[in-house]
Amino acid sequence: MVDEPLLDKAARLIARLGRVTALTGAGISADSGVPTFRGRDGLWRRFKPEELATPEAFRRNPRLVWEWYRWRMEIIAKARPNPGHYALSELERLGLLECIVTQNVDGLHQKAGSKRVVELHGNIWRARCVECGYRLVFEKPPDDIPPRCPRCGGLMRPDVVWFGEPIPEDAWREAVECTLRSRVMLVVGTSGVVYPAALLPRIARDNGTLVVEVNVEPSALTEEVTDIFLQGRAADVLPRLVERVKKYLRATTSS
Ligand code: BV8
Ligand code: ZN
Repeated sequence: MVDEPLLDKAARLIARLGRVTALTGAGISADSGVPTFRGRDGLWRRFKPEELATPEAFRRNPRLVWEWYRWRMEIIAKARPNPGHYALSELERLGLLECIVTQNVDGLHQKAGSKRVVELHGNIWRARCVECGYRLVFEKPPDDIPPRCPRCGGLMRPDVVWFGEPIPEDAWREAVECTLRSRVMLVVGTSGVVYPAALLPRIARDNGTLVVEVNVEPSALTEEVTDIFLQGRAADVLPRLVERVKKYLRATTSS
């Protein structure tokens, strides 16, 4: 279970410093039933994301890649935000969290009421035509796959960032801006192995930003980047952290 004094120290600093930017990964959605990529319940263990989430895999076998995405869409369609997502949207309402930069494509931060969300890797509900660029948003998982473009009949692909593909310009710029503005970076549920997302906590640290990490186990960031490591499930730790922050906020405003 998470270390109380450490949780208290993190809460005091967040209440005092404010200007929080959160970087989230698959771990924050694990408690919503969305499997992580590399954890124990990793996605489709027989496939590695690096094998399926690539333009080559899509060119070679668009149907297989769509089967994987449709399977994930079905899981995500049933998923609800968990207390970890809600804690971050409350921190935003308190005026302490300015931005969530997420590697997740499940849209659960927005569903939990977070307003400022930068989706580094796109969104699983969006698709775009490989021929004419036509974009659409799926309300539910597509029946026939691979889906065809309603405008030109071309092949549609998930509008997500695959391995070997660049992060969309505007998303990356906004993510770096938030990182450079932040006084605290709250890193939640990421293994810290995927780049360039994993650069953001390093940029934060080099910029004098306090790095607080929440994870069930140490990540590739914990040793060399993290200042305060809160070990535990995001759905348990984040609500307790925000409750503690509110206590410190009341203390400062009443004094
Ligand atoms: C690019 C979107 C270049 C689609 C994803 C060698 C060295 C360094 C880099 C590279 C390299 N070889 C290749 C690269 C580059 C590559 C990369 O980083 N590879 C890694 C694997 C080494 N990166 C790229 O290709 C990027 N693009 O570099 O382009 C370029 C530049 C210009 C012009 C042309 C090209 C693109 C990367 C984006 C790939 N897309 N997904 C989809 O989702 O289907 S990445 C995929 O991994 C997911 O998006 C996921 O978000 C992301 C990162 O994973 P995590 O979110 O961290 O999740 P993970 O499962 O790994 O970890 C979960 C964590 O949660 C664990 O730590 C666990 O302990 C914790 N946890 C579990 N339960 C809980 C919990 N924590 C708290 N509470 C819990 N309950
Ligand atoms: Zn088209």
